[in-house]
Amino acid sequence: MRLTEAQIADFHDNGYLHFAEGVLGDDDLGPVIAEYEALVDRRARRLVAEGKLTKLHEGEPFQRRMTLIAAEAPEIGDKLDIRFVRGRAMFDFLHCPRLLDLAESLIGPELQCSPIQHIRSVPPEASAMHNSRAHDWHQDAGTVLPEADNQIIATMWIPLFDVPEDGGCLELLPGSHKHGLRRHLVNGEIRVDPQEVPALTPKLLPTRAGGLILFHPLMMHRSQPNLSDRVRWSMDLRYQDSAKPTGRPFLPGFVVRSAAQPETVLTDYERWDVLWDEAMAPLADIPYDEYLQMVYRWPAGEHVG
Ligand SMILES: O=C(O)CCC(=O)C(=O)O
Repeated sequence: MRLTEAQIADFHDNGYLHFAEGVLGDDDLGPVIAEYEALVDRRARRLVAEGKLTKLHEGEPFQRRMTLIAAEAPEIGDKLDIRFVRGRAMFDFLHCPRLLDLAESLIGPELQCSPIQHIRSVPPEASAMHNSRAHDWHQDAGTVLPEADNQIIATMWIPLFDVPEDGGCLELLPGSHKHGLRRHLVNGEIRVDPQEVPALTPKLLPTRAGGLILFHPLMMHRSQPNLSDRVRWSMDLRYQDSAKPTGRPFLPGFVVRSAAQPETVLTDYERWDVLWDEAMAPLADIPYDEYLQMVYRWPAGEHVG
């Protein structure tokens, strides 16, 4: 699915495109969901064997099963992000032609997948499970080094299941990409200084499985609390020109499409796994706050916390 000229103009004008449904099919999302279902099942069995969980909750829908397990064993939700799990189905999904066609429409035919790639399992608000949702406004460009400025890095926010308004919905500040990069503060997360948020009208974007939100690196965004009784699963992936820096030089980006040099596309799953192993080894002992400082670009005197 290529973008039309009108959609491209909309993207530049409003800073985002919302496809409420119908971009991805079960054939795209199904293998990723199955991979995570199998992982959660393996973990649940291990927790039962270790005496930390009394019931497997088999037969419950996946999103609900996670919340039931987490009530007893919140660690079920730890380290589920792409960089830790590195599943083969996920690696394949990062090459999904439907995503790459959208990215190519905005960026051109030389595409890399940024290493800033997440899968988030956002629990219901009351859950003790780790909550990885972005609570406060931020711009993706504010979370990378300046080397990555002045290019379109297309963020794609992709729910694995339907996300209604009260289910941990993504919220954007349309037009905020025209206000430049605003000063961010770092305090557990890198977030826009509340005084720097432009007075624009926020927009909630409920999205069904198969839909996605495509947005500009200067778009201010955050997500709303998950008031449902299910885990909100979503991915946020980023695609950009292969020749340009990712803003996280110590993490492995990789080529996913190339018209000029198709042989550079990384199709070797084991190699991807090794690249992450190599990148993560020196980071393993760095506390998260220190890790954030490594990509925080404002002077130390402007930090809070
Ligand atoms: O999914 C969320 O809660 C926030 C996602 C986000 O901040 C992003 O996609 O950059």
